[in-house]
Amino acid sequence: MSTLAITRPVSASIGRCELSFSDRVPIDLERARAQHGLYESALRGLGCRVESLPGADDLPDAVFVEDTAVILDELAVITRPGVASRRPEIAAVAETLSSLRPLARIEAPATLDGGDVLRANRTLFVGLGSRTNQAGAEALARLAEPLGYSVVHVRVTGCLHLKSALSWLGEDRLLLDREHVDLRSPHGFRLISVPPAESPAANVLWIADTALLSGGYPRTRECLEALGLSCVTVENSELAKAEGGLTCCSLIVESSGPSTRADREPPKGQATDES
Ligand code: CIR
Repeated sequence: MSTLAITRPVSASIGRCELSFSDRVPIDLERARAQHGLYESALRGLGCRVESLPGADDLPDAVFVEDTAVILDELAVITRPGVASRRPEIAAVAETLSSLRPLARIEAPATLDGGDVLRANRTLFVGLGSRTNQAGAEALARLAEPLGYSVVHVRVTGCLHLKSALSWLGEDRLLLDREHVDLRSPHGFRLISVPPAESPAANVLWIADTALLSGGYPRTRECLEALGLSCVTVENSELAKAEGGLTCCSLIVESSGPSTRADREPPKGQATDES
């Protein structure tokens, strides 16, 4: 099994990013790029091969590749993002994914952002909120259910995406911010609440049996470590100002093939650490 992480550079125009729930504050481009570089290093440290797409300085939110596709084992679904400014981002992603998976597309009037789709084993939780509409969630279900996925629609309020407030932590574990996600039934999962006052830490990238989480949320890290989970922390303060979390900055593509464990390299710099 090998893991590819598709990323894209932070655009020079990131300061003009879409914002839905936060006030606009200046983003330090160099710092954002440095933190993104450490994020890519952390992914390599966890055994991923990182492929960075060409930069797109005219597309402010291009770094948030997660929103442009949903990767299933059998298929890559090219999304139709909920805001028009982000739709030109999909072309470069579709081109790269076309060599890795058969492609399917979400078509108008449906909208779907990848950040609203959380895969946990063979369950897809799909958030209905500011970016993904009912037609988008239904279009994804029509593609995924015949492949054996259960699709669960979840109402999201007060945050950008489902994955801003719900993350998979491997096996039957879900990390949840109950304030924003109306998950009425656990659907067979064990629900772990994000500690009070650490709401943004509910966005965790679970990869290589490790929780990659944003720096600055010590109680969440303690909570996950108390569950016996391995944690790696990455600073994400600049892209957080653009309402981006850690899952947003990569598309993870698993494929059968030689193990990439031999490719592991330690995370570089001070902003990451592994326990
Ligand atoms: C947007 O509003 O679309 C971007 N500024 C942030 C997207 C973050 N993506 C994600 O949570 N999956």
